[in-house]
Amino acid sequence: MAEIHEISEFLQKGRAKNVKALVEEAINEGKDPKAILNEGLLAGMMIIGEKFKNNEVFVPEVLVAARALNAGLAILEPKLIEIGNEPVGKAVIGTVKGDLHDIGKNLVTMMMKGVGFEVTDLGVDVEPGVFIDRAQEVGANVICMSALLTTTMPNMQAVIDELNSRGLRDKFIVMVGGAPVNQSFAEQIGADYYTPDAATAAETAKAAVSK
Ligand code: B1M
Repeated sequence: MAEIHEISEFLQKGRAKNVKALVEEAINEGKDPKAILNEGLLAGMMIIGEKFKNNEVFVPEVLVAARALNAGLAILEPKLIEIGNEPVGKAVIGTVKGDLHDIGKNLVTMMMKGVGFEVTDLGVDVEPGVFIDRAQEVGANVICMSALLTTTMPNMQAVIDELNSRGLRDKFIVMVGGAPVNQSFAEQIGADYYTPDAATAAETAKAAVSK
């Protein structure tokens, strides 16, 4: 019999095959898909997020846990759709134009999925208008931008300028991050939130959409 806490434990160890098998087993045994999600997959990812924030685990551990989360989610998603489980919010995320760094952006994506967001990943080198067009298309309430280069940080401003010129600024929560970004830069360009790491980004986004 599949125990839901085992899903969380295997996820934390990055054991994607075990997570996938246990999720399948739990579904076949008729366990509540929401419990599998919240007490199994998301609970495990929250623990990893917290440990990552406290420097108890590092990027490789988070990436393998994220892979295990994805493996479990792929099996669970059709069931969640069937029962009409609503995400806590919808976000689009990308690395800004001119910037090809995606490791931090991928971590933020996983942590946001880990707290229950539906996340559309726009990839790297994303044109300002694409953030906005895609956010509108998917009905996102959060736009997340990552930048790793001092030369590409101004492209975060370009997205906010375009939101303003399209009269859409108040429709989205705008979050920024990445190694060279800080609170004062975020305030200067008019972003809503700067967060220093992926776990804090996910917690902040969840709190922001529930306001
Ligand atoms: Co590049 N690179 N790189 N690089 N690279 C840096 C960033 C650099 C600091 C290295 C250095 O010179 N010491 C430097 C930038 C200097 C600057 O601008 N001041 C640099 C440079 C110059 C370049 C090139 C220009 C090099 C060249 O070609 N001459 C070039 C640029 C290419 C381009 O983007 N157009 C380049 C290329 C590359 C690689 C392709 C080789 C590779 C990227 C591979 C990839 O991403 N798939 C690479 C890498 C790996 C790095 C370093 C070594 C590591 C970056 C990383 O992934 N860190 C980096 C040096 C370093 O940091 N030690 C460097 C780990 C990651 C988890 O951290 O992304 O900061 P980070 O994410 C953190 C937080 O910032 C936060 O969450 C994460 C942690 O929880 N976060 C957010 C990130 N996004 C967030 C969004 C949020 C909230 C939090 O809200 C939305």
